[in-house]
Amino acid sequence: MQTKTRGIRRVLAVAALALWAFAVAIVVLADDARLGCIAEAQRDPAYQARLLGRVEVERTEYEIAVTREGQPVAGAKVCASVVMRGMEAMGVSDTADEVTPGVYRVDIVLEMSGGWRGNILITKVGEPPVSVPLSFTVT
Ligand SMILES: [Cu+2]
Repeated sequence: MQTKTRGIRRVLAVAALALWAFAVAIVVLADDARLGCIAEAQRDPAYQARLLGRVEVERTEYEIAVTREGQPVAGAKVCASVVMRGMEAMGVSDTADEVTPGVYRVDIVLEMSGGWRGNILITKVGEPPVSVPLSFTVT
């Protein structure tokens, strides 16, 4: 009887471990998806990307102006991926929709005030993806 109980405990322990590993795997996958703009990208200082308007906790969407040598970059695929500085678990990303030529909207919530950083991934048809680093403060 004693042995049987021990056996059951061991099975439960293994099951718990498996469940934990499964949960961790899901979290890791979710993290990859969230920091979504995954592509081999290069830096190109000719490109610039900036958030328009006030950057504050209450907002749920932002517009990003993308320029190349000061000119609007129209018709690109744009994806934003940002994390809070010193709190890498707090991150969001979204694929943007172009609202006017060179201006792209993302639906993201920046949950905490403070410093944030990230990348804007810009892909134009027939050109290699470009990643523009972003750094800003949320109020
Ligand atoms: Cu935070």
